[in-house]
Amino acid sequence: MNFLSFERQGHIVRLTFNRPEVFNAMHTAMRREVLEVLDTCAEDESVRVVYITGAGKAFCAGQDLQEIVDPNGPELSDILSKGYNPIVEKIRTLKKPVLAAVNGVAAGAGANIALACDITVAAENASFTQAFSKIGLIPDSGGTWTLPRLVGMQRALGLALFSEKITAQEAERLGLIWKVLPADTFMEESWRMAEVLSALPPKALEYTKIAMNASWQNDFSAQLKVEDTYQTLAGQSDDYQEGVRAFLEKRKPVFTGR
Ligand code: T3D
Repeated sequence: MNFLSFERQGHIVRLTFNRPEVFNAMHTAMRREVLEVLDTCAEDESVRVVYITGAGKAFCAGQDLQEIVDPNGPELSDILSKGYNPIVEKIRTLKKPVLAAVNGVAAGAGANIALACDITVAAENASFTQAFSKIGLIPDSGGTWTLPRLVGMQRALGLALFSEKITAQEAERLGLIWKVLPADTFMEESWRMAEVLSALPPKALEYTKIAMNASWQNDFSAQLKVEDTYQTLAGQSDDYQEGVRAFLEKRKPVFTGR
C-alpha cells in the first residue's frame, strides 16, 4: 500500500488515508488500494469492524484535482464507476460496521465517504464541505442519497448548493454525524468506540445494518417482515445464548460470531 496504511489490531482493521501533503485527496491508485482493503475486510470473517481515518490535518479532500487536469488522467465517468461508487457501495454493504473517524476536514467525495459509513465521529476541530458545487459538479459518492436521508431535503440542498464548510459541532447538530469528540483525545476515544463494537456479537451488528438499510425501501409492514427474518436468524445464534446467559450469570459475555 503506497497511499494508505492498513493495519490489523484484534478484530479491527484500521485504514488510514495517507497523502497528507494534499489533505489525503484521492487519485486512481489510492482508490484502488481502498477497494483492495475493503475487499480483504469483506472476505476475512475475523474482521469485525473497519475503522477509517486520515493522516495529518485532514480526513480526505475528495478527488485529487491535479488528476482531473492531467491530460493522461482517467475519464471522469471511470473515476466514479471504477472508484468512488464501488468504495461507497462496499462500505454500505459490508457485513460489519464501518466507523469513520473524521480527524480534520472532509470535502467532496471525502465527506460523502465519511457519511456513507455506519458511524461517523469527528474531532471538534474537524469540518465538512460538499465542495462539489464550487467546481461545477454535483454531490457524488452517494451524497445525493445520503444527505437527504440524514438531514432532510432542505438541509441536504443547503449543504450541497452552498458547499459551505460546516464545523463538526454543526454536523452533529444537523444529525449528519453520530458524535463530536475532543480533539486532544480523538484518536483514542474513536478507537475505543471501534473496540466496543468489535466486542459485540458480530451477527447482531450485521443484521442490524442490513435491516436499517432495507428500511429506506420498505413500508412499515414490509419492514416488520425484515425484522422478523433477521431476528429469527439472530435468535438462532450462539451469541444470543451467550448474551442472555452472561447477563443472568452477571459476567462479561464472550461473543464468537457464531
Ligand atoms: O466526476 C468525477 O468523477 C469527479 C469526482 C469528484 C469527486 C470529488 O471529490 S469533487 C470535489 C473535490 N474536492 C474539492 O473540490 C476540495 C478542494 N479542496 C478544498 O476546498 C480545500 O483544500 C479544503 C476545504 C479541503 C481545505 O482547505 P484548507 O484551506 O484547510 O487547505 P488548503 O490550503 O486549501 O489545502 C491544503 C493542501 O492540500 C494544498 O496544497 P499546498 O498548497 O499546501 O501544496 C491544497 O492544494 C491541497 N489540496 C486540498 N484539496 C485538494 C488538494 N490537492 C488536490 N486535490 C484536492 N482535492
